[in-house]
Amino acid sequence: MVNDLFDLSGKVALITGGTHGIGLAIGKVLGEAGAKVCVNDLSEEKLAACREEFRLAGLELYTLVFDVTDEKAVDEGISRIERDLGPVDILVNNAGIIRRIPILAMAISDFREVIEVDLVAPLILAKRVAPGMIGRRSGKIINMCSMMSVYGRNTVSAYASAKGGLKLLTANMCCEWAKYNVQINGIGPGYIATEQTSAIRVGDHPFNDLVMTRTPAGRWGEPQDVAHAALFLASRASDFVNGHILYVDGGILANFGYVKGENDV
Ligand code: NAP
Ligand code: GCO
Repeated sequence: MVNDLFDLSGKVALITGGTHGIGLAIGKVLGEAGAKVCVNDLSEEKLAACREEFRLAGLELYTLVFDVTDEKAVDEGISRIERDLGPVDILVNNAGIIRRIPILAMAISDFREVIEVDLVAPLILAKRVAPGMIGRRSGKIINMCSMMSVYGRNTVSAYASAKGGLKLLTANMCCEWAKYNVQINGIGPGYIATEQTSAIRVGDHPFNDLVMTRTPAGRWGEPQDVAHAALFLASRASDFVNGHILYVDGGILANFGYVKGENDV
């Protein structure tokens, strides 16, 4: 049956940085689809709040504190998941940071920090779980890319460099692991209403106008919009999709620009 394609019963899903925003939405949707969900974060306090959110939604949640850039902590964290829940079937590399700083004003340390979290950490997590997926001839890895995997803009050079690299790292994981029935894809959100974008979204920030005119859908995306794409890529429905970046962007990447006053219809 078609609905069975999206049934994740018995699957173990790890969403990194999943205590709020896009990651939280993904965790809930995968949990509703039957997955045993694990979320990690840097903060036990945020994980406790996340467990309560899941409880109120009638969902179970397993949580772990670890820094995704710390190879030893990642190895120990995955080992605990494997002991308590089973091997990781679905990895969502969601944790991410952004630093909005002009290139000439940016310290190299700022650039390195963004690259470590947004590009190196997804590799650390994937290298830790892929051997088991390869051995079982089954696995799903979803790397959280961005429309900034394709476009740059002023002040986000580190972020765009990381997300652009993650797009091609996703392709390379596909080239090496697809033959073992492991599907590695990315999601490229457009502008989504989360904490990460609150600084450029709230009030009358000029960025709002840019997003409204550049996004054909005429709205900011919601975390739920991204979570639905994650369900597809985590499910059997996407077993022949590999190395692909699924953009969830309201059409912004399809849009060169919008001439105000033109009559569309
Ligand atoms: P967010 O609200 O800032 O959440 C990011 C999460 O990552 C937070 O839970 C954060 O934990 C966690 N995190 C950061 N560094 C970490 C580390 N070293 N170890 C473990 N966890 C860490 O971001 P979001 O908007 O939901 O975005 C989620 C993902 O989607 C990110 O990869 C982002 O780049 C990407 N994305 C977002 C948008 C958008 O418009 N919002 C668009 C395209 C792509 P703490 O809160 O404890 O720091
Ligand atoms: C920015 C935004 C973007 C979004 C997202 C767009 O400052 O331009 O934060 O980078 O987070 O990545 O897809």
